[in-house]
Amino acid sequence: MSIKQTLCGIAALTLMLSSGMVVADAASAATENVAENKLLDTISYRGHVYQLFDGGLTWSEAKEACEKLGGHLATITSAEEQRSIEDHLGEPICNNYWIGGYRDGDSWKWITDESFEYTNWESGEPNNYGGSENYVHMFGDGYKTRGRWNDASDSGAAYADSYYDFDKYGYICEFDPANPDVTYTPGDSCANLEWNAVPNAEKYAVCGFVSGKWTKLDETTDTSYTVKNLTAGKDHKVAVIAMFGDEWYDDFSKAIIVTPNSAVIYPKVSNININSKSHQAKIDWEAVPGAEKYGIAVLINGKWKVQGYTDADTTTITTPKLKTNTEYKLVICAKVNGKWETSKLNERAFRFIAL
Ligand SMILES: [Ca+2]
Ligand SMILES: [Ca+2]
Repeated sequence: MSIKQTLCGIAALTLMLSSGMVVADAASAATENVAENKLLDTISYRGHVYQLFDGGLTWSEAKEACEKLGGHLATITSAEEQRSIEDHLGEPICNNYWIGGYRDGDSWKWITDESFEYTNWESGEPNNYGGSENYVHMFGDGYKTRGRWNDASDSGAAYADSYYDFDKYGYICEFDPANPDVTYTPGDSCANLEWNAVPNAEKYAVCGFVSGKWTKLDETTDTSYTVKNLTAGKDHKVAVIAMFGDEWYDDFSKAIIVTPNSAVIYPKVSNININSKSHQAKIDWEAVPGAEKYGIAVLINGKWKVQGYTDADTTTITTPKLKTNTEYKLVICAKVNGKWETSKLNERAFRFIAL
């Protein structure tokens, strides 16, 4: 009795383990399929890219597989779109291809919510055979009319015909054309653009809105670009568009405004007059528009130290007595709108040797 119980216990445990393993295997197989289903063909139509994959996924798995790639199961909303795909279904490896239509109550819908007006059903379809045919696939060659649609259950048609074998259900992913989202960081007279890679984009065009129209500035396969020769501090409208199937997707709705750094306006030294008797230097500079005040700084032991100020109307200063044969490095700064302009001090500094 106790042995029997034990045996039953072992049997039950084995069953649990084996069914658990089956589930785990099925799950990993599905994941592998999602990742590794073989790409059979790639089609382009008006910026849309379609990829045909081979079989073995349910409609739901195929939907997920397309979404993982950044697309969706194909939605066919015109005869032209239908034809562009259908032309590629000759000698198919798969007999059937899932597309993105599904039944919602009494109506059919596309997973993208596009209008389900155009249809291409096979005659007698959709027939909801068996009562659970809620998903749409397209026929390949060799059985029904190529490209025509049929409703089937999530795992395919229930007919006992090898044409409908589950592994002969491929799927078609569609990638809608999309231009990238662009961000930028301002530079001096330039803007450093960056954008996300768009699935299937062959390359990108960086465009500028110049004299009232979009002009292609350059092409790149990278996802960053520096637009140069822009006017400092001014707004510029730029956009990055992508190419699909050798055609530019010329939708500029994602254009952005870039503003390069404002031009640095600083006082330029116009004259240095060194008096060899008094050992003083008289320094003159050009006035800066809007300057409220000027400051004169000297580099001492690697640090800029302000040595004096002048008011807005005074653009000259005479130094105290300087040490002879000594190099001095000076910079003049202007205070504009309540702010001292102190960028790039080293670049704009000037040097002289006191006599
Ligand atoms: Ca479509
Ligand atoms: Ca059917």
